[in-house]
Amino acid sequence: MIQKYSSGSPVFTGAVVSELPALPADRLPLSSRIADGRFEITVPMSRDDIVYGLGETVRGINKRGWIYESYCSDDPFHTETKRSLYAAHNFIIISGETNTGIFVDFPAKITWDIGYTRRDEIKITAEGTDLDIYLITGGSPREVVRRFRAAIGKSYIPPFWAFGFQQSRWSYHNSAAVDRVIESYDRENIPLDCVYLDIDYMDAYKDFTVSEAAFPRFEEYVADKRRQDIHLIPIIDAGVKKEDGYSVFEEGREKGYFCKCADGTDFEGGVWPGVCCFPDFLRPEVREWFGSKYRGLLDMGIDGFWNDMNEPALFYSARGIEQALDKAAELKGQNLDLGKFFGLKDAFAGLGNRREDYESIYHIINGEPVNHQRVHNLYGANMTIAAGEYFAKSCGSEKILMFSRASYIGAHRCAGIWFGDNHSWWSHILLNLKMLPAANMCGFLYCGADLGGFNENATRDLVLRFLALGVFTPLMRNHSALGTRDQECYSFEDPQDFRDIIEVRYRLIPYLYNTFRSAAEQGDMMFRPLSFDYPHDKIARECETQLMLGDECMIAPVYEQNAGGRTVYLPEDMTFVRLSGTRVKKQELSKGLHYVDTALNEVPLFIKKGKKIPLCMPALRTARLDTKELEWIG
Ligand code: MIG
Repeated sequence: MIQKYSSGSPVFTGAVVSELPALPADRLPLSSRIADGRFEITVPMSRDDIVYGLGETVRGINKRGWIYESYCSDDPFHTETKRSLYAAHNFIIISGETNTGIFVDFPAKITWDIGYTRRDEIKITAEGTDLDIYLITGGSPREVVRRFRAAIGKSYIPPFWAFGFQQSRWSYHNSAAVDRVIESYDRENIPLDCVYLDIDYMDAYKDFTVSEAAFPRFEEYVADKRRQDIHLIPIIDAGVKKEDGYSVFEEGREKGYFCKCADGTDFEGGVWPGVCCFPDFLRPEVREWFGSKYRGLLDMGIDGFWNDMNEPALFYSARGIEQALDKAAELKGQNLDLGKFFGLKDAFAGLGNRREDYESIYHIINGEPVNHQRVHNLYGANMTIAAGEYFAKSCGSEKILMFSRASYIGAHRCAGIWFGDNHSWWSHILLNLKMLPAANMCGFLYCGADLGGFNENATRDLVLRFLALGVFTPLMRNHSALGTRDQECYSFEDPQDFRDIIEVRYRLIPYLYNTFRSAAEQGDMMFRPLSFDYPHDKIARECETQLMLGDECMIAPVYEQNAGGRTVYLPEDMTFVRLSGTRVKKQELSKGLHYVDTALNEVPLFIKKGKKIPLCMPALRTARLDTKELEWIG
């Protein structure tokens, strides 16, 4: 059963596609109230209830014991004390004696206090009273997910080649640098399908431009890479540089397509290019306009994009800079005691993503100005919908790779997501794993983290172990930040170990692609917590380091440094398979706890009794895979 409840006059978010009759919110069979302009829902939890969901967030598969916020945030420190990351995925399942799904369709901030204040209570607080709530009841958690997914519509399916291995870095600064990456991978015989172009491919960070100095004769260059079966994937940022003579800016200004300030002038905020204007993606005509801007790059042979900085991230506003400079002028020559010194420091350190700046932005919805804070979580999603809808219309489905940093449920129909700026930390292997089923619940199937970690320097063993998890994630991309140690597979000693791991990915592509496709078509999850499949098994219920994959497998990556393996829990008898290059080592294991050895060049996989999965032979590109010739293992 799925039932919709409405309060006030909700902003249209586009998250739900099925037409459902709504009951008034006072009929909601949960305790709820309106207080201080907020809508609050309180749900009791029994001691053994598990709470799943919230998609891309910090902490565990079981969300109990923390307070989360749905508020898309550009935060490059994904530590466990954070409350929000880049996405707003407002769906949870409370699972115990019964299973209840709650989707709060509301685009401003929501706080999810899941046993943080009171250990036996969930309190959901929406910063407003115009919202829709969907209650999904009955059946298993997986059933609840299927019902929810049926309501929000089918998930995005990328082109087949997007399941190949992808290499990124901020930045490969010119075509010679990109060529070096491809040549180095080819020299080491390590499979590769995509190379990313981060912000430096552009001319002065202007969207939809290409620096002629860095990438001369870009169209020919792209065609040359396509002949090598390599896809180049450029980044697109949300902010449009304010510069006379730059056509995207001029058109946006003339048509009145940018977000406004209270006085009706265009809002200006600083990002990479300096001062930028921000397309009002919430308006259909602006989406159509911005989406069509991707045409230039498509015409040059580009067939994949990543949308970044669309929370939207703001480095500063004109007003913020002015206030900080005033503060500096005021304090100049004074004795900077504690209060003054930190006041000065904070005036500059706090310039980015300021609440006051978001509060000063206005969108136009149905001809009326609406404050940004009321619809904050729709911004990035609608940037990506702008692109996705344009691609579906002008290129057809499954042709263009598209994924986004910020997202809201609804964008899952047009694109995937990546999990943003993680760190080269061992703990982030597990964080990546834990986000997968939660993202799947919310419709985001094409997803993955920056393998090897984005911020800071990675070690060889970390990259190998991260990749061994990434072998299973639909988006398998190694990406790293400006100024970090080289993280490409060939940069480390004994690159053949990396080849062994990545070849396993290519061997598994027929299986992973089919599992992905059927999850997309049936509104199912590709990855599930063990507790979904073994709800009465205590150890499985508490397991936070392993996942079920499809209906055949379980994955359990090694996530600690200097470990030659790990302890794994088998909720039933399984075949433990170690895959490395074209080698397959099998061992039958019985239900229970085991320590399993896994070398750095091996991918551990567990196949259920009576199930088999197909492997093809590896190839240097997905286009060169023979997916007809299959070896079945199990
Ligand atoms: O503020 O384009 O998450 O993947 O490399 C950093 C540069 C902006 C953030 C993205 C990251 C990308 C980086 N971007």
